[in-house]
Amino acid sequence: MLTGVIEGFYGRDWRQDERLMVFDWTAAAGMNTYVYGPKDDVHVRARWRVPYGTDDLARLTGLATEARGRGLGVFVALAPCLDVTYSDAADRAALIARVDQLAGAGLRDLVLLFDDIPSDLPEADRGQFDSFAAAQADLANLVLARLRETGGGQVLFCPTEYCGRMTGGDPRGSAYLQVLGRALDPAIGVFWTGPEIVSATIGADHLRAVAEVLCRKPVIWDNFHANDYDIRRVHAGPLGGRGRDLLPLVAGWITNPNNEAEANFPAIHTTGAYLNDPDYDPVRAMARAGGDWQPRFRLAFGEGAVPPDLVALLSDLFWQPFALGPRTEGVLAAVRAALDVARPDPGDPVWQAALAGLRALKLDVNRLFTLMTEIANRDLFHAFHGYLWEAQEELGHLLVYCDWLDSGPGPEEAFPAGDLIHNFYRLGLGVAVQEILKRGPKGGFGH
Ligand code: GDL
Repeated sequence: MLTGVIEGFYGRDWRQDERLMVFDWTAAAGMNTYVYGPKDDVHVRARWRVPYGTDDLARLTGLATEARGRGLGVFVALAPCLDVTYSDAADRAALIARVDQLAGAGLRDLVLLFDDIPSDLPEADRGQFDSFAAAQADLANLVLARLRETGGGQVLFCPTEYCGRMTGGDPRGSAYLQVLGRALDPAIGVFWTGPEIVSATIGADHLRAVAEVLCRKPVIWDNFHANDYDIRRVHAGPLGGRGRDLLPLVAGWITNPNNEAEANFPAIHTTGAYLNDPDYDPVRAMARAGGDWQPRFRLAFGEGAVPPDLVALLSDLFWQPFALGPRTEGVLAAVRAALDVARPDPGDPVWQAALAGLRALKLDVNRLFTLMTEIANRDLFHAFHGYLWEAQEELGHLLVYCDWLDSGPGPEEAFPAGDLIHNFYRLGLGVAVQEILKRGPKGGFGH
């Protein structure tokens, strides 16, 4: 089974040295594959017809040598999907030329990406193919046939409908997937992200339906730790929401993690643990990952490092896409419950406990923030700096407000916002738009 990491996100692609680090982590986690597919590498998507220059090709083959040296297989992505005319002889020749160029350089395992494009067959193809799926399958089969003619290789394929939501929640009922399943060569692996693009959970029945319609087990492209879709979040906790009962139902499991390479130690460590440990448990897996991660947090001067409890806090603050870590969530839940009344009673021990939890968390975040500024690994520092800054500021503001409530203001007294709220607080374009689109308690917009 293919297991590993895809560099498959939007935004700045990783540096070569970051990739080697990711290879080390992937191999150490017991996984076997790296997929090269940064969306914003112009060769992959925007300029797929232009052959690689000598330097760029050498960069890729060098990478593959490094990966293979660590026991990893390498797939290279091609994404002609933005503007290809599927039946056009020149476009087909350009694709084959790219395949030949990569294969000639020893890069024979390829991925064809057709994600995030309109699902209409180009005008010029309408008389040539019965459907969009038939056109894509034809192109993918052409690539596989070419690899077979010239010495072999594998093909993975990312469809245009790659999650349950894109099929209206019924993968079996998707005409697109039905055609694809039948028309794609059975040797071609098909990516699937679960019920959603970023799936909180993936269930066995869902994957059975996907396998049935695709006529093959899917290769999971897991966006659980991805963060390219939200600049305010990073995911440094364990993989969750996936039971081990899924593993017999898939042909592979490839994670597409955070843009910040250094932030991905927990993502890779725990994805490997999920795939390899029959007793996988996210919290236990994160404790192990945190222990292995901690030596990276050595301070620049002297002997010290960020202590294990603060490394654990870093994960806890930025846990998973749909959940904060146990400590952070516990503290915020207690404060949330205590703020359910207009004026908490300062004499109430439940209120005092909530306040104490918040104060301790805020102090630990301050300690973590300060120590992070001193670590030798500047990439690791910068990977988290913006997120920690926000955590520190927001928790600080919440504490200022709670302290004011704790001082026992009269029922008519208003919080003196002007004195206590800094001018960076809740300003800027995103906030201005959110102010217009206020969400109600059930998530709908009202004005
Ligand atoms: C996507 C993109 C991926 C991106 C991810 C998270 C797939 C198949 N494609 O839709 O490139 O990183 O969402 O934003 O997941």
